[in-house]
Amino acid sequence: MEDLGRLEDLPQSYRDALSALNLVPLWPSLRSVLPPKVPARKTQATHWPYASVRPLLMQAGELTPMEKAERRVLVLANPGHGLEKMQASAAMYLGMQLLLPGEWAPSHRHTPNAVRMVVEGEGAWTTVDGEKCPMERGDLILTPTGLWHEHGHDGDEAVVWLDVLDLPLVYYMEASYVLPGERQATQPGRGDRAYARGGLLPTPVFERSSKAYPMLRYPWANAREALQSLAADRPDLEAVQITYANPETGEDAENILGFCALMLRPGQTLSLPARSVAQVFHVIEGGVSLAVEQHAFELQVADTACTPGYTAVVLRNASADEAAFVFMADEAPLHRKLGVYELR
Ligand code: GTQ
Repeated sequence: MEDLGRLEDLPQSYRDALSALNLVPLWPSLRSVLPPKVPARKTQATHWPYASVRPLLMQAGELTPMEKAERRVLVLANPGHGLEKMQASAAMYLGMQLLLPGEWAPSHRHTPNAVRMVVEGEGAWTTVDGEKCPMERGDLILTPTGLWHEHGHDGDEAVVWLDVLDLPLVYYMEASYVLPGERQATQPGRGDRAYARGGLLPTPVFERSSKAYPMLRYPWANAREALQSLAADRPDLEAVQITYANPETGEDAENILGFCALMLRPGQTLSLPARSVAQVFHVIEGGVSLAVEQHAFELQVADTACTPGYTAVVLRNASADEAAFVFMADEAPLHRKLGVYELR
């Protein structure tokens, strides 16, 4: 690599003259913003074991009432970005949210897109754009950009879910803000029922337009069945994976982050190729070992991990007789739209 001039090579008087005019010479910094062949990544492979997170989240339930929190969340922050940045990767934010029986997280809407993956507990619901979505373990619930959403709880045990937002990206764009709202009136219509069968679409005859986000809740029972059917139909298939899609357009469920579920057959080892995107792995069922760079994480049920982009990942289900199920989030829709998506 050629030897570029350093800042110290320039006379101080020249450097001062540049600074006074808000000017910066590129060449001393060129290689840090355009490193050869592989980007610099702050995102570090990180594992958040649920067994360690859970007691601290329950403690937050005792320490901080909902009125003082709006959303009671412990953020899964990547140390490579600095914990105070509250980022899992360049574009992804992860949080574990706790709602106790009888609590209500008030209605608001914001520019970042969010999804929730339900981790434990029964009886909670999220109302999105007037649609009341029950929250059961493994369900994926969308709260896309600009849609009103609030969380409530009619059950009798703590409910926890994983929030995945594109907050770091939208904040970086200086486009992140929230509007507070009123308790929503619930409207009839459930996207998870209307679109419960793949390939069979509700066909409006008298309505003018359909919703931009027609399906807001993806029940785990359906996703699990889809994975098992796919595995049974295609014994040769290496990666038994489904993508959470908008059933009207076939596009990704949201605009910026992508969401998938993966089934690892008993004893299966799956090598995922290096791609440009950072990824999040969250175990819904079973146990999975995840090898990335020099790390080896043993993921138990409800554990979450993230990996940087441009890095291959090896997943293994060590169980001889039980399948493992993993929820994945990544930055692929963003990278594809921007034209920077790569498979190495
Ligand atoms: O539940 O609406 O983890 O607005 C961060 C911001 C959750 C939510 C988060 C939010 C929410």
